[in-house]
Amino acid sequence: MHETVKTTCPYCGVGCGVDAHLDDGRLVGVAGSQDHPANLGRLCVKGSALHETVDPAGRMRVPQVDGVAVDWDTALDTVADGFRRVIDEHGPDAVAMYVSGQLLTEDYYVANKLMKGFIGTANIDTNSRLCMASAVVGYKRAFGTDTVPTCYEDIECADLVVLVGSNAAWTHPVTYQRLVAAKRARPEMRVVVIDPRRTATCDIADLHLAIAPGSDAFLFNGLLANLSERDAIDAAYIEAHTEGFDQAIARAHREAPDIEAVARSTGVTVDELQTFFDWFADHERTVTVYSQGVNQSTSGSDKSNAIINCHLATGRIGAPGMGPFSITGQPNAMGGREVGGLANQLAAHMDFEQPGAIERVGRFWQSPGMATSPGLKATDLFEAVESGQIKAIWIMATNPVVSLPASDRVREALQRCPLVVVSDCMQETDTTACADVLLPATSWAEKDGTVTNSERCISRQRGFIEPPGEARHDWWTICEVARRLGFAEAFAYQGPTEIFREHAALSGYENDGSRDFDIAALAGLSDAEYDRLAPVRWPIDPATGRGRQRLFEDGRFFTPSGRARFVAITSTAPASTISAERPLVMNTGRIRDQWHTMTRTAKAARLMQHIDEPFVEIHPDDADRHGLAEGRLAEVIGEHGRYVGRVRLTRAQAPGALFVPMHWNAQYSHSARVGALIPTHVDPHSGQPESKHATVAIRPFAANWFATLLSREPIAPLTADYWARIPIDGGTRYEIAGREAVGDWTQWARDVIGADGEWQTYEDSAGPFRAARLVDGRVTAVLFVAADPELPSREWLADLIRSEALSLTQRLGLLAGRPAEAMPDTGPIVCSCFQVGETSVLEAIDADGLDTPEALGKALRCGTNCGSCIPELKQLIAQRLTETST
Ligand SMILES: Nc1nc2c(c(=O)[nH]1)N[C@H]1C(S)=C(S)[C@@H](COP(=O)(O)OP(=O)(O)OC[C@H]3O[C@@H](n4cnc5c(=O)[nH]c(N)nc54)[C@H](O)[C@@H]3O)O[C@H]1N2
Ligand SMILES: Nc1nc2c(c(=O)[nH]1)N[C@H]1C(S)=C(S)[C@@H](COP(=O)(O)OP(=O)(O)OC[C@H]3O[C@@H](n4cnc5c(=O)[nH]c(N)nc54)[C@H](O)[C@@H]3O)O[C@H]1N2
Ligand code: SF4
Ligand SMILES: [Mo]
Repeated sequence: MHETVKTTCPYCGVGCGVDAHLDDGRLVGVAGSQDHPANLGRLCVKGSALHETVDPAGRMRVPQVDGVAVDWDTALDTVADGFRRVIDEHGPDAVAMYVSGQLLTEDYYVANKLMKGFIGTANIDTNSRLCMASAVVGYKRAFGTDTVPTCYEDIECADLVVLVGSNAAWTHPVTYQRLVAAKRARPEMRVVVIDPRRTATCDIADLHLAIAPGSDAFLFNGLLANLSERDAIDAAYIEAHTEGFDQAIARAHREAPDIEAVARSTGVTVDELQTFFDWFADHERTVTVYSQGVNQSTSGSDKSNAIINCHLATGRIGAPGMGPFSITGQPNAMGGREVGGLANQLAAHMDFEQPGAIERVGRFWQSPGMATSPGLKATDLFEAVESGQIKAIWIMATNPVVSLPASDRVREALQRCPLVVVSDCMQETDTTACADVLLPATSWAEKDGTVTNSERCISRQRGFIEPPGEARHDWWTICEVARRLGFAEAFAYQGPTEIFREHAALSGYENDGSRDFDIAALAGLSDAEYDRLAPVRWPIDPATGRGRQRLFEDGRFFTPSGRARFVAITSTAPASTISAERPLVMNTGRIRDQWHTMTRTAKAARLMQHIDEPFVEIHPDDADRHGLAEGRLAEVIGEHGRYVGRVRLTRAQAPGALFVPMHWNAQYSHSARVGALIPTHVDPHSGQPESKHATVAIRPFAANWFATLLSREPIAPLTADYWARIPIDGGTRYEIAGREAVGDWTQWARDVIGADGEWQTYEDSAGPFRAARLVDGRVTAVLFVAADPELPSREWLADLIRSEALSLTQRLGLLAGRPAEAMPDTGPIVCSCFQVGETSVLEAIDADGLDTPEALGKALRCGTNCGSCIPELKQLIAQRLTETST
């Protein structure tokens, strides 16, 4: 039986509506929902692969205590008893939760209620601390509330879109594609990208300002000073609706007395600055979109306000096509902010500092004892675990051993902590490895609830497949622990609907227009109405039940005076400075096809083919200086940790700076947890770590040999000096390297792969060593070793292990060490949607003269689905054109 369920994508904050196609209850495909306001039918490559990631492989299936499978009662009793004992002996501040913007609002709401309202501690923080905390401070300082004033349509109808520290082409692909389409329709629209790297997002940029890392506040202070000098400010708006302009402008003038000063502090030429300033002055409809290049900084809050200042000074807020737009990363980063997931927030956009707020929330919850002051922020919280002040911690839907700065210390702190509880949907992660109690969680497609996207749109995620094993919903787990702690009555929910209604009611409780977040209109939803809930943007009008596209249309803000506040900004440089010992700046971030710590996206072999190993991007001049070459391995050394990855040479990197992906971890590589190299420097207002800026040294990884190993069965554990595990169709590929010569390769191969089966080994001039292991005539593993990384076509090797029986040509190939017949080598996959490799693209450019992405798309289909690879297609075309012209 065919059926379509409408749900929401669990990855990024774009929050796309997904039509899940079921066949006899099995998820067989996904498509973008035509009627969802976030995506209007589109999906990016990660969203399009959702059905490939829901198979139960790797899922956590049963609760475990000290590594032993137990029933749920035992596990929940262990958690509740452990928490109770610590609270009785050391007080409520000795326990903590660390949760996530990937929880559903209903899960998040009960976690926050349990900690702040019933256990009585605010020691609950979230990975949003690493993500949105500075944006929250920026909005609250300016507007009095954490309000995103804009919506996606504003990006489409703007005349100038400024993207600051956002690689939206890869990280918010559907929103970016909407921008691409808008610019195609109105070519006069201007796009400016502000990023130290030239990213895929620059593909449509009319101007790219490759600013010095961390210098955004200098730039926007410079812009503010420049706007005022040329009288491009809106004095009437400033007068009627804002306060603090004089101080802010005086500070900006002092920091940026002239454009040359801005050029010096940002490293951008005067001409480029002039163009940017002119465009900003000339375009009333301007949206500034900002993300982690702004937030993940020791001056992230100030960078946010430096941007917002420019919008207030020009009155560009609260109308179509304009506004400062902090675009959120996680699917429910916004929902988390709404329920008060951060340690310094209360629920429903209230906080500890507001007079009467603690009592109000306490009254509503009938709390036996509210937390009375903010709790520890993520990095402080883990330091308190390290120092023993926190003795029990419950981590849910986040992988801090990978994603926090100083992540080796985080791991050690967890190993020492007396009680570590981890709720995850996957069994093996770097964090589950540190747990005393493991609680299996349901995942996307299994759970029901709501999420809020970047434009305040609340959408339903719907459950439609059975969870594997004994996995349970996070809200249920939290309520069961609450019940065992003696709070049964306050946590007696029968399902997410009941939780949602309470959350909605709290948003309207004693609100009377004093708080921005108001969805009280939804507090009376029946179960059936909740099931049918259509996407809606908050705040919701209680009279009509309709949502709002944008806020502050009337120029009234939620500050005591009702005026928006300018913040006077003194720009500061990043905390780590380069030295002889660590002469390079390391920037970190995302790649197109992976999600965070890869627990879900790496399951789709298709998503591993774009970039399959940890890497480090470096400018060719730096590579020469440090003795590095493309495709070789490099070791990046930070103050407290090291990282090993493949060298990728690119002029998109500025000299002096490296880019390393945030994704790889101990499940996928030997030494590629980049968090270990990032010091714990945080923004003084938001506590957000400076994940975009660490100083490091780089050197070649001195490999004596390189190997590629493909196996039908996973091989564990690998003990080589370097390895990367790459899930492929039909098995796993490992790229391996060692520092020391291996004396007996036959023995090595048997030790690593397994001694049984029939072994065929070859040692001749084609390479130092190759071997195949056959069981019942089928190749189950192949190993190729060489002195350099130039190993045979991985496609050919993958074919060998996928074959039922070896053909003569395959046997001959094995003997020869290379395919016996010419074998198409696709190269790295450029278009993940249609599996089009670099080699095919280059051939089509060279042989068929196809020199536009459209022509390539017609011939090969690449770039015709989600469009995320179009920047790469353009790059390959440009590369071929310059190569043939020189
Ligand atoms: N494919 C994919 N998409 C994702 C995610 C994912 O894991 N994978 N994660 C989601 C999440 S949670 C988030 S938060 C978002 C993040 O989305 P983005 O913020 O767009 O992603 P990042 O790659 O972290 O960083 C963005 C850019 O900031 C630049 N940058 C570094 N330092 C500076 C600086 O000092 N100034 C400026 N102006 N720029 C700087 C980097 O070079 C980088 O290109 O992505 C979301 N979308
Ligand atoms: N160096 C560096 N570090 C960074 C960043 C960076 O740019 N550079 N970015 C930071 C940012 S913006 C973010 S958002 C973080 C993200 O970092 P994390 O939150 O640590 O990364 P994820 O891989 O998303 O972790 C989510 C975990 O929850 C599990 N999970 C998924 N769904 C569910 C569920 O429904 N219930 C439960 N219980 N578990 C579930 C997944 O299997 C996974 O283990 O990383 C931060 N760290
Ligand atoms: S853009 Fe974001 S929400 Fe939309 S399909 Fe892609 S990952 Fe999912
Ligand atoms: Mo994030």
